[in-house]
Amino acid sequence: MKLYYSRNPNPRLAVAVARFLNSEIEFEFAEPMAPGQSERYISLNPNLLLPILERSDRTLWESDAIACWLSRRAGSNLWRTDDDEPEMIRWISWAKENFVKACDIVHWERGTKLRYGIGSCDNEMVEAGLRKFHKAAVILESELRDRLWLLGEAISFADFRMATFLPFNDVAGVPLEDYPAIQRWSDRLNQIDAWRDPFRGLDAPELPPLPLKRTG
Ligand SMILES: N[C@@H](CCC(=O)N[C@@H](CS)C(=O)NCC(=O)O)C(=O)O
Repeated sequence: MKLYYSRNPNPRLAVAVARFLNSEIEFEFAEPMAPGQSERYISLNPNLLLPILERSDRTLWESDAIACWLSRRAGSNLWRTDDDEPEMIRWISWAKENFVKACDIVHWERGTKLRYGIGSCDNEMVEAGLRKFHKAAVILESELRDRLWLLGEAISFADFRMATFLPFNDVAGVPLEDYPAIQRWSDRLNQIDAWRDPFRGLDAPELPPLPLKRTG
């Protein structure tokens, strides 16, 4: 079984899950969108996106599905299968429409577009992303104020999913510091080796650098 990944947010999430679970899988750095690469990957994922989990019988794409599979295989409750499962799915679903989406919008403008030469940063989109971020962060803040993790005392995949873009916040710069409970939760995640440094020991070329900001 092989996990194809890059350093971008969703593949990073999948690698972090695999490392957290000590999954016995191979890891392979991939660039499905690089010139000449699509033929190799189109049959694995028609979206030409990462992560991809190649299995002997069939291939899985979408980080959440891969996390579910790896957790089941590891016999872990990272992906809940008990009465907490609906609540976990609620957070995953909400995250992708709200908190993660907001971080994604800002990171896309301030990071990905510039790294890959897709275009310049659209400040109106940044402002819209930041408004969405604050709206979601108020809700998340009140949820995390009195507990360690989204589902209580033990981490679940919902925590990883919610935090997808936080390792990229040096570039995105969403104001986490306005939300102390979210900040504490993020710091707690960063104490987990697999989350803080998922690519340790793997072949994982750095993302293209951001262009230097002109001063003056
Ligand atoms: N919904 C998908 C999104 C996958 C996605 O957007 N992947 C991006 C990175 S965040 C990608 O493959 N970019 C090209 C690359 O990293 O080479 C998931 O959750 O896995």
